[in-house]
Amino acid sequence: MLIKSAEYVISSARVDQCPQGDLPEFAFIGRSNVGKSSLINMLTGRAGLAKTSATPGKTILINHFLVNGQRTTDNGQQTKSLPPRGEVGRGAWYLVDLPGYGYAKRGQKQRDELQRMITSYILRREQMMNLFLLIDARHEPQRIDLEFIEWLGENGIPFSIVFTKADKLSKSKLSANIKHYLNELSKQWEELPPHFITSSETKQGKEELLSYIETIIQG
Ligand SMILES: Nc1nc2c(ncn2[C@@H]2O[C@H](COP(=O)(O)OP(=O)(O)OP(=O)(O)O)[C@@H](O)[C@H]2O)c(=O)[nH]1
Ligand SMILES: [Mg+2]
Repeated sequence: MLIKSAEYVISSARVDQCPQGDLPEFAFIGRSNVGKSSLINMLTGRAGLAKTSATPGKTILINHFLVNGQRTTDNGQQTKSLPPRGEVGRGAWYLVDLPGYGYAKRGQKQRDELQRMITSYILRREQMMNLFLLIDARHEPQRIDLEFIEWLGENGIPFSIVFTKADKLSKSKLSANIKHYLNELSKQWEELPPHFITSSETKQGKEELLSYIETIIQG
């Protein structure tokens, strides 16, 4: 998948305010500051598209970005655009930047509100084809993420795991951490969800994520 263009469309406080229509969409979730907005910018090749910040809690709404993709073959050669879909036309789909969870410095009220926003988006947004759950590759498995993963499983939400900030670790530490994480998950799961190792700095994982998205869109 080659992204030809990407543009900001709308920020919504509620799922019923999100764009109408039937374009497929892919959402990014995870703890505050894990790198969701940075990953969206890396995937689209547009540095300032999603707002990022060194301080946690930057994204507080459901943000839709419209992407125009072009299918690529296995050897990276361009082929024709993805089939037409919905009113926007050829090869269009959305990337969705969600607020992070678990940011302790927010007040309880705002945390509850964000939690409700995220939960109802995930449960009710039918065109959401896959949720990418981001995990900081540097950290030990955290209870808040493991519980969230469990909740996704209980609700039958299609998801995959994206390890972020791979550039911040040595190769050996990185693979040890990932192995440890997957091992922890396999205590919960008979079959592990797909996982990706990424860095928004080095663009590691970009091709893998985009071709995964392409495969899902093609059904
Ligand atoms: N080195 C490195 N830094 C990263 C990477 N991804 C994100 N960051 C940094 O981590 C911080 C948070 O990134 P964001 O993309 O704003 O994180 P977010 O998950 O969208 O955060 P919220 O919107 O607050 O939930 C920023 O300072 C980024 O520059 C990465 O792959 N490598
Ligand atoms: Mg963000």
